[in-house]
Amino acid sequence: MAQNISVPDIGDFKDVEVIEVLVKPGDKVNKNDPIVTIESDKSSIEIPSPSSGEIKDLKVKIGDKVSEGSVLATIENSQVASAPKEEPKKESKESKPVIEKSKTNGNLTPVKQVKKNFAEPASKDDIDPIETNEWIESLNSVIDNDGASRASYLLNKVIDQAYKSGLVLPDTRTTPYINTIPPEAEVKSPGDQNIEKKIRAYIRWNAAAMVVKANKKSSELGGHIGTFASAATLYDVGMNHFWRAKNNKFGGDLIYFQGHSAPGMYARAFLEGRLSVKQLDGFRQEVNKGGLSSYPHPWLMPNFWQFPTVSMGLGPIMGIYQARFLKYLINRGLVKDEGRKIWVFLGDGEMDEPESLGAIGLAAREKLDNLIFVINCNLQRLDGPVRGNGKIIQELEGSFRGTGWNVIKVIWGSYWDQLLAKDKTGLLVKRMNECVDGEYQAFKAKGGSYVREKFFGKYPELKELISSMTDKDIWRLNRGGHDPHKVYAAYHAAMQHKGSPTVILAKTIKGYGMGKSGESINTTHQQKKLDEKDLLYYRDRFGVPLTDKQVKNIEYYKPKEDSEEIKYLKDKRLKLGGFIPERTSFARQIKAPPKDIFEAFMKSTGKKEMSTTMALVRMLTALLRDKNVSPRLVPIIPDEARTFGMEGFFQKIGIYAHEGQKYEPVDSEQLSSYREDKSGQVLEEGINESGAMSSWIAAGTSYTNHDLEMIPIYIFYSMFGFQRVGDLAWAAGDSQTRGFLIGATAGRTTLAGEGLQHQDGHSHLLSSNIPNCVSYDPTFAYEMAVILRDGIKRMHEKKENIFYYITAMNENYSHPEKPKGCEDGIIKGMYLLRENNNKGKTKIQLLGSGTILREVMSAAEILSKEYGVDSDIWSVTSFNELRKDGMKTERWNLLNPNEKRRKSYVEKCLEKRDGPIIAASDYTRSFSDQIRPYTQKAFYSLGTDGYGRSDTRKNLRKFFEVDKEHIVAYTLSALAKEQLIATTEAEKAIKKFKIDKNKEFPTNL
Ligand SMILES: Cc1ncc(C[n+]2csc(CCOP(=O)(O)OP(=O)(O)O)c2C)c(N)n1
Ligand SMILES: [Mg+2]
Repeated sequence: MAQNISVPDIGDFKDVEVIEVLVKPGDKVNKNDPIVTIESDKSSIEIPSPSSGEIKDLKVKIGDKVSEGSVLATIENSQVASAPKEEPKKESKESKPVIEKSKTNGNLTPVKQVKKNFAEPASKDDIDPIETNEWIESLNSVIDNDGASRASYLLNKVIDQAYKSGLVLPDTRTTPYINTIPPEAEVKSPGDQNIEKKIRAYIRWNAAAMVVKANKKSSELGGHIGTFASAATLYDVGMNHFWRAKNNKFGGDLIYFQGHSAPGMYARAFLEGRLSVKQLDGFRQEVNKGGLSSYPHPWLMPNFWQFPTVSMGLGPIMGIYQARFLKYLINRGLVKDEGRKIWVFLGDGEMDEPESLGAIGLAAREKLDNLIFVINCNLQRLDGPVRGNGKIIQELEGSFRGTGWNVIKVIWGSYWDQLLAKDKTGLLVKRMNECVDGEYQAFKAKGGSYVREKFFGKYPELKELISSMTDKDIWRLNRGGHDPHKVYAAYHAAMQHKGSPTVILAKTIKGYGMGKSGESINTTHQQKKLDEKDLLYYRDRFGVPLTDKQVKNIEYYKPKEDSEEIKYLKDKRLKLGGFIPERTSFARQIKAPPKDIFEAFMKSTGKKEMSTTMALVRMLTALLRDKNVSPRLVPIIPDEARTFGMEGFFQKIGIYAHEGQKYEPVDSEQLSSYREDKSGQVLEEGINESGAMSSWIAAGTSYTNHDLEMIPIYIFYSMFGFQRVGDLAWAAGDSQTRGFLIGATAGRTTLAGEGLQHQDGHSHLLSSNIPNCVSYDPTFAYEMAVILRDGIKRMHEKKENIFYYITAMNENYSHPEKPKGCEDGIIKGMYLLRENNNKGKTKIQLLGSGTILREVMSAAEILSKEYGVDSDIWSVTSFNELRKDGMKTERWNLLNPNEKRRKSYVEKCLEKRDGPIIAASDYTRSFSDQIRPYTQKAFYSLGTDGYGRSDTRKNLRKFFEVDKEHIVAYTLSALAKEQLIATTEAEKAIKKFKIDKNKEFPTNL
């Protein structure tokens, strides 16, 4: 039976225009297939079919106005006659992810049960120690008899009761300053410690030698020894036992290495036979091919490094969003769940960066148990101690525990185990708790007798505890991060942990093994030159089998290929699937959408007005109908979907939420209601541009990290783009991210009322500095469509390692039909839009970009009608691209003085055109000034230099002197200056348009 398909609840909108009719009578449609698209002045929404069936009658055509209840079509076999409304919590069958049992490293066994808890340190406040002991004994007996979970249950009950009774409970954000995993619960490493120790020694040596050698060549080169020296064990245990490489059977763990520990990774790759002596000798000498980059830079070593990490704070946030994006891909069914992990190595100093801690809440909220942070707490950064008066490990523990992370502290090495076991009163733990980092740093710089006196000496009982130990024995009391057993146990526990991310806080010594030249002293970080004495000490400290002569020559050490060390090291990596780091991509291209997907945007919109932001959103909606492109689109929005008219996406493709939607949304009756879904496609990041940018980078590098080409489109307020997250944009370029950045509501005068902090007049200049960023400032829908399609083709079909920055505006106007043959010009950066050749003797070349092109067009009309001045109007889609071409051409000409001079594209466009040039944009003059050298003509630029402010567009354009009246007046003045018209003409116009000559230049206002 035929039933009506009618407009469901579309919120406050009434009389909304039908802009697309997507079906015709006789079409078979499935439930939820779009029937028509309707558009208000803010956004467009597709109306889906409420059921499957055959379309019988169409009741509307393009241009019709509809409201809630209007009948759109009739459908045969329809089961539901009114608005479609999905149950919010339901997940579609097709979207069910491919769930595979997680693979684990073969060596892993479950963590043993914690047997005993530790006695409380004696307290002065303890008025009845016997009673205290009884409580502790009771707890121990519950643990022994009924297990840890029963004990936890009872404690929770007691705590609940204490809160009910109004007790002030102790702050439990931190635990005592001891290892989280007690010795009896440690899973032992299966490795051969003797061989591993040797391998580690060679890697340490080679890493240091590489830096020292480079600085012998030139002290300009720099480098760090102390950082890797402190972290060597942390990396080695991972490399030998945990980190699984990408291969044809497994997607690979992803490791974010601490940037300035890079020499250690090169040193290992050297032993693995992946890097040569010549390459090590080329550390930090990259201009000639074959050198090694200072830090992890995928751009410079594209087959080696995966993640640029050295700008402190970017590694942690990018790592978190990487882990989140992997879960997103799994939940959307695009990759298998193989139990892959993201490991992020960080320095304790790096944790000062707001970005480092800024996203840890998200990691816990989204239960990213595929994420492991390892923070190397060597209690030092560049200048000195991190928290000399406090304890960084405790501070970080509090922050991470507070947000719900699994925290594993690896503070003390195995040599402490016996002492701690003997510490029946808890006095040793008390002493450990009370010492601050400044003291701990000094303990490791000043030797065993100093530790005896200053650490143990404070309490006679502790002095007694170590009375049979020599100073050497005391000195040997190691830190957890240097003990491969403790590190192994921690990594093992982290791998097993489920339900939350893990952070390992490992205590180490900066410059470990460097002795007087840099062990635990404040200048360690900068130490890059070791003299002979220091080198000999370092060799002896780790037993590297090099002769004195070899040490003096700073030779690298590599045992023979058939030595047990090399065989062991290679065997370990073979078992873990290959080498790390390594950057590869086996992703398949995405075929660019056919031209007809964008056909509608090539036509004139007639009287209908819309913004380029809205046009872009319509293009994305069209792309979602392309079956190649649709599943790969990753729309990313920082809480601005409604600002950009994208709320229709909520229902259509859902918002990604790892737990689905646990509530009925407040607007559930409406068509574009807020729909969260486990397989949702939109990444709604909240007010979080750094996180959104990190998501965009994760999605845009998916082609290498997951061998899956994705098309991320991150849409943001253009002012909160490059200006806010410029360093991430730089890292995105280094990472060879492919995707679109859309600076929406752009322009200094186009986003009118929002004022100084919102109005963007310079983002294009910021983007122009990123070498592989291609940027555009289009005016018309067809320009946007040509650019978007070309971008998909270049990045995702041809796999060019570039990314796009496109500005989109919120000013509504009608869009003309695409002039014939302008595609090439749109992409190159400019094309002739219109010629006024009918009236005048004089001519002007008018260049405009973004919305200001429309002021230019109006000015051209006035010039023609009122002043008899002809003009050529050029739409400049990208001053940045024109500049790149200009620079290249100029350079070629300078390098080839004997050859026929080449012409830049700008020159080719303008050379046969008469008259000076006026270039105007909604950006600072430097934007259009970029092409001045290549025009070979008199050139005047108009722009929006100065702070923005809130007002109407008209007033703002007048203020910044980019409105049609100023363009006319300045044009006449320029023509007069070129002696093409009389100066009086210009003077008259200035007067006529009431232009105040005495007004200050806008930068001073
Ligand atoms: C954003 C940023 N600011 C400053 C630096 C310079 N810098 C490099 S390493 C370093 C100290 C790092 O200390 P920490 O994180 O504790 O690492 P460690 O070497 O001690 O392991 C500094 C300040 C940087 N790389 N990035
Ligand atoms: Mg440090």
